[in-house]
Amino acid sequence: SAAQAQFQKPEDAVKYRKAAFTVMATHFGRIGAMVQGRVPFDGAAAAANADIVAALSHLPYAGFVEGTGGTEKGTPKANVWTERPKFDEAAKKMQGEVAKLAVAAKANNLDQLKAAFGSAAGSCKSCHDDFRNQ
Ligand code: ASC
Repeated sequence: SAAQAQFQKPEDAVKYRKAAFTVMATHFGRIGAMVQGRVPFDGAAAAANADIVAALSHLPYAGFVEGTGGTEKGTPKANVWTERPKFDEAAKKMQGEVAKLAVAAKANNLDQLKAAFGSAAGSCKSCHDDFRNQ
């Protein structure tokens, strides 16, 4: 599938996964702005943004090729590879939460959006806490 992207060089994999996360964060952030009351609630826009996040959520993981970790802030820790099943579980958790966010967003209800956004954000944070250098 498209999510099984292959890369010529390790740097290409790094670039790819960062690009996917950047686009996800952009669209997730647009929902966050509504949830936090920084922009007016717009159910259709929330749903469109959530669909993008949900689709993109499957892309970054092919880019976590062995040997592309680091020690600098923001880079993946070595346990992405030494504990790959746990990392994959965290990815699956996030993918499930953003899929639920996409469903919730279609209800056109701010409270439902807030609840689903909070759970999805929690799944982002938990993986960052465990697998990303602080
Ligand atoms: C975002 C974003 C993340 C998550 C995380 C949640 O909007 O870019 O990485 O939410 O900050 O705690």
